[in-house]
Parts: sequence; C-alpha cells; structure tokens
Amino acid sequence: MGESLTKLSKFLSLVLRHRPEVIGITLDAGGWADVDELIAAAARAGKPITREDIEKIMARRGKRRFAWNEDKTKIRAEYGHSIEVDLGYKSATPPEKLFHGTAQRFVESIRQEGLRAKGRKHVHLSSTVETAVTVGRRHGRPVVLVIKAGKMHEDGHEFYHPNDDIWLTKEVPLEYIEFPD
Ligand code: HQG
Repeated sequence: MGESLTKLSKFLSLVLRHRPEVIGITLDAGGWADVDELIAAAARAGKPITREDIEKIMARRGKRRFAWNEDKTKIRAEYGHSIEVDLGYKSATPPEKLFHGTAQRFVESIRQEGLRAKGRKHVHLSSTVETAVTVGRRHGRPVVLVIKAGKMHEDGHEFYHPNDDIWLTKEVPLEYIEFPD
C-alpha cells in the first residue's frame, strides 16, 4: 500500500474506531458509517477521501481492518474500537494457545494485573507468534506472551474472532498468561 493510502487507512481507523466526531459523523449501534456521508464529511473537514481510495484500502492484502455491509453503502472497523459498538459477533471457540505481542516496558505491569484492554474495548490476541511480534514492536522492544485461551474459554471467558489473525476478549487474568523466561 502506498504511503498516502496508509495515511488514509489510519484516518479511517481514527474515525471508525475512536473519534467519528472529528469529521462530524456518528456511527450506528453496530459501528457502521454511511459511506457517502463519510466521504462528504471528510471533504468538509479538509480530509478528502474518495470511494476509490476506500475500495483500494479494502482490497489490500493483510489485515482486514474494515468491512462493507451487504450493499456496500456502509463501512465499519472490525476491531480495535475505543468507543462502545455492538459488533454482533458470536462468541467463538479459540485454539488452545493464542499470543499477545506487547513491549518489554509493559511486562512488569502485566505481571501485576494481567492484560487489560487499556484504551480499547477488548484485549487483542494474535493467532500466530509472527503477528504478535509485529503488534508488540509498535510499542517498543517486542515481547510475546502465550495465552492459555482454551483454558480461559473452558472457564467461561468469551472470545470473538473478527478475522483470521485476531481474537478479542475482555481481559486476560494473570493465571492464563505464560511469560517468556
Ligand atoms: C498493553 C493493531 C501495562 C498491551 C494491532 C498493549 C492490534 C498493558 C498496550 C490492535 C496491560 C495497548 C491492538 C497492563 C495490556 N499493564 N500495559 N496491565 N495490559 N497492556 O494499541 O494489542 O494495525 O491498545 O500489551 O495490530 O497493541 O491498528 O493494543 O501493548 O491488532 O489494525 O497496553 O491494534 O491493529 O496497546 O493493538 P493497544 P494492541 P491495527
């Protein structure tokens, strides 16, 4: 993805996960924004984005951050929200182990209180170590924690699975986290 599309994708993440008000729109209960409204509002806010840009962002390989509704009149973020939205995901059964990429500087605090959602509504877990390393690197020196997801699920914790790589849960108590030596 070109640099300008990356910027636009980050802007969409801001609007659709955190702050729709920056361009003066609201999301519906499911987190959906009307695409025409979003395009018009973004232009008024001096952040022009075209339908073609959005199509390109949606067609890229890799993370599926956004989704269309059925008739492609609406768009929403699929994970990562800090605002309350009902994504309508059915709870899913996770594999035995999942991974969480974090930074070394957070490990001491995580050892005290487990994984918290912090600014978001969910803790984000990865299906693979590789993705977890990339996620952790965003914050500093990466550290990968192994999460006993199967056991958590058995014990009644709910998991959601918006796409192949990402699992969401409300929090991860300490007893389900394996720290590296
Ligand atoms: C850490 C990106 C101290 C946590 C990624 C993380 C992901 C604690 C940071 C998605 C803690 C929050 C989400 C505790 C958790 N004490 N630190 N008790 N509990 N933390 O960005 O998981 O590219 O909100 O380890 O790829 O890094 O945007 O969450 O380091 O999928 O599509 O607090 O966002 O996706 O950071 O990333 P974030 P995240 P996109």
